[in-house]
Amino acid sequence: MKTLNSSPKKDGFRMPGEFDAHKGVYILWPERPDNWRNGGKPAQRTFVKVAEAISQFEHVTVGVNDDQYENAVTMLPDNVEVIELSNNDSWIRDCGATFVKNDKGSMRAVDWHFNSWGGLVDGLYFPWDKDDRVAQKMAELEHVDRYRLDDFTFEGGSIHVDGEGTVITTEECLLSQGRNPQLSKKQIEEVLKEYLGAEKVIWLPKGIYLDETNGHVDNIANFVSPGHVVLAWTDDKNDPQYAASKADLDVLENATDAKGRKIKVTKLYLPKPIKITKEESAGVDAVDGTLPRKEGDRLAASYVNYYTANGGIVYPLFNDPNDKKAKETLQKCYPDRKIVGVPAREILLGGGNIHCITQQVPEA
Ligand code: KQY
Repeated sequence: MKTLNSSPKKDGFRMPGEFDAHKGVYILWPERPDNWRNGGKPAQRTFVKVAEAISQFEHVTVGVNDDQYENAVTMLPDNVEVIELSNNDSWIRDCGATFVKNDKGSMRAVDWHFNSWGGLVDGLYFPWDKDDRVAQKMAELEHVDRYRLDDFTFEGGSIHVDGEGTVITTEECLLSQGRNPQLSKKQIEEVLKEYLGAEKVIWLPKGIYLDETNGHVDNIANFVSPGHVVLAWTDDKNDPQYAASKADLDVLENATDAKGRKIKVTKLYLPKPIKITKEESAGVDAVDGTLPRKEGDRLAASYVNYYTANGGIVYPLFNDPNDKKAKETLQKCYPDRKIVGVPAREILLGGGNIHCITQQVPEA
């Protein structure tokens, strides 16, 4: 694997939309007891369900720290590939490689600097050195060259692309003090265009209320296809989420994409607010430097945090009446894909959801 000094845009590479064909998907195995309750066991069972659900659509590779290798092999089904891949925690959407491809069918990886969602300013755990090496290892595993950005801190969950030149992101996240405070909004936009192979960035003001990632876009909005976005929504004007979703809707409804198209917005209704129980909180180890999980804290639950697979959508269930409504909305958005729900409270308790624990490798 070579490390390239150029950029994807200069070399004719771009990140395809997640709705384009995949070669497969990577997941990392959860275990750290200061993020996952009860030693990670309930989360591991949920990750198995997610891997099983996605494996009906495409190849799944699960990366595991050595101490959990045998347990993961035992728990995961045979059609899921298990490899040793050291990590600090299991959020491969954020620490993993972003794959870009060109029109000739070649693929490369972008390896962003990762600092645990805010480093020493408001990061979620320390250290993050193993996470920051995951993208390089994925490039090795996929036998592709990589671009490495030592000076640009970024997570894959903070953007979505339409594959036709448009990026969506949030100001709340990418302008946060813990990532690239030395860069202006315009400079950040230039880096995104250069390394995602894009022409236009649409900045949504906010993410999901109290999202510990500083409002990643992958929890609030996603491209169904070029020119069509789903947006997490509530009609409850007393919920602080309303103002955030409305601000994003206003931007989307007034925006045009890189091809000059108006954007169609589909509202994906949120579940009712979900809070951490006493028992859940008690199951998480308290560690200085790791975000605590306190009883009564509201979680950033959203159906938008789904994974788009080859021929399928794998979305989170929250045991809420809107689980069914979300399925109906997603089926209308994706008439040719099978919509599969996975009970996902255990992933939510760790601070993210199904999209955050996956990273697709495009079909080159
Ligand atoms: O939302 C994501 N993309 C990741 C969430 C990370 C939470 C870490 N505790």
